[in-house]
Amino acid sequence: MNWKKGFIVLFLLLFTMGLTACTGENGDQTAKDGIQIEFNHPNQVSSGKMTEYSVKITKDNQPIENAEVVVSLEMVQMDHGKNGFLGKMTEPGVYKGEAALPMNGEWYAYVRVKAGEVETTKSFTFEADGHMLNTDELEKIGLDKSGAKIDPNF
Ligand SMILES: [Cu+2]
Repeated sequence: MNWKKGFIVLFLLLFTMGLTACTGENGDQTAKDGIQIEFNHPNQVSSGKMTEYSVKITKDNQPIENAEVVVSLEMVQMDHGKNGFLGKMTEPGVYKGEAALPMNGEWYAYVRVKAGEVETTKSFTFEADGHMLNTDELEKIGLDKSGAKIDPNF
């Protein structure tokens, strides 16, 4: 490998690392066209418990109303299928929904927002405590064997 190739490989490596680091942020994120997305979860999230999440969407500090907000919850380490919710606007710019997680560990929340012509997705990470639910526990909370929502509305 000559130094040029080595340089390119190093550059790509740093670039990829940078991208991965960006996906792990919590709190506020500015998305396309100045749309600000805020994802909120309770201080303690536990597997097997119906938990309420809320998303706040603003632009220039003004709430964005009547957007389509879909939150997909995915585990960082493995695939549990489709989980999350379709956000319901409870006050201007604030969208809420409930979901139960099948397992403790690190989770991604992918927040997809469609406001008028603009469609954008931001990801956040959060931690859930608890344990890995067994089949009975999963069923009781509306999840299938893999941990996916049995009847997703999004
Ligand atoms: Cu898992």
